[in-house]
Amino acid sequence: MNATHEKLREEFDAYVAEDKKIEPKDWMPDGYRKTLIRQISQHAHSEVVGMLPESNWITRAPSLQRKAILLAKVQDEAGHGLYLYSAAETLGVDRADLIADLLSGKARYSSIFNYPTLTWADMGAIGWLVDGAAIMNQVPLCRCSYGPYARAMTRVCREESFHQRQGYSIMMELMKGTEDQKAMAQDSLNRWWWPSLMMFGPSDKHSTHSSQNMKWNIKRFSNDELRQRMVDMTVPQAELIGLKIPDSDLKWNNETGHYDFGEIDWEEFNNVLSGNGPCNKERLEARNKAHDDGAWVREAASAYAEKKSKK
Ligand code: FAQ
Repeated sequence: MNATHEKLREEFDAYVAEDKKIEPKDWMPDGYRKTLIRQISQHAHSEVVGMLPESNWITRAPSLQRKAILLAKVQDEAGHGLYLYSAAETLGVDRADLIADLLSGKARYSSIFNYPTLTWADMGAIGWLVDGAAIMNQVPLCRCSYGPYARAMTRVCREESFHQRQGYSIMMELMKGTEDQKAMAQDSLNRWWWPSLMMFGPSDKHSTHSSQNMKWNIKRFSNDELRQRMVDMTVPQAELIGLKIPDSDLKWNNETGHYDFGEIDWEEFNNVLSGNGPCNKERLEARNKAHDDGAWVREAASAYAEKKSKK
């Protein structure tokens, strides 16, 4: 590191330590830029791939109102993807390259979207648990040191809280219904509970990026801290409507003021991350097909933009 570089680095660290925002044209260490590109693009891919499990149920929603709500929610996820790809582009990458990495299977997206949606109750569980976990993780990201990401998160979080409530409202309604409907809700919670806790990432002991990203004020809380908050928030919500969390080790701990809970199946998590989850292949095939089918739209938009710029 030469003297100028060292000085820039010191100024950057001091600036971040004062909780100020870094903007696209500011100097930043290569590692900061790289980790943000990785995280923001992974986040954008998650929003876009995340549309697939729910869009599977739009045509089968049980009422016109539920259909309209689900349609709006899935559209919101597309919008979140767009804000996030735009935020990533401010770091000097090209969206087309990021998308190519998603389509080839090189880039990651959230593990949660590699699980199938088998019943209508899964729309409830996704909104309640998956959006619930997403908010838990994203609210602190509104204070992330990188300005464009923090601002995108503020907007995304407002919409996610509507998503979370609509999911819980589906679960609540099913739990007021017939025995079959109650069983459907419970089965859905049983399948989505553990994968939702996995969304927060590996345990702190195994998280490679946490310590540096916390110093850079990208992350404000560790993976395990946020996971614990999720458990503490969700258990009373489940109890309120008569659902049982599928964890025999779950119990309130008076000393810590938190719930103790069982061990996550990390083998399953790692398996999903390495491309072998129940739906990894199907999700990538669906994204690749959508990309190919949409080629004419991109070509038409480029031709139109070129024609306009010539005028
Ligand atoms: N799935 O060192 P860490 C949503 C990777 S949005 C897949 O702990 P970090 C909205 C990680 O990238 C959901 N990969 O990493 C919605 C790293 O990869 P590397 C997405 C995971 O970054 C709702 C490696 O493991 N949200 O749901 C996962 O410090 C409903 C080591 O991990 C975001 O992306 C995982 N679960 O912490 C849409 C939020 N966890 O370097 C539709 C922004 C970890 O080996 C319907 N991201 N990895 O290639 C973050 O906050 C962080 O990136 C974490 C991971 C917390 C996800």
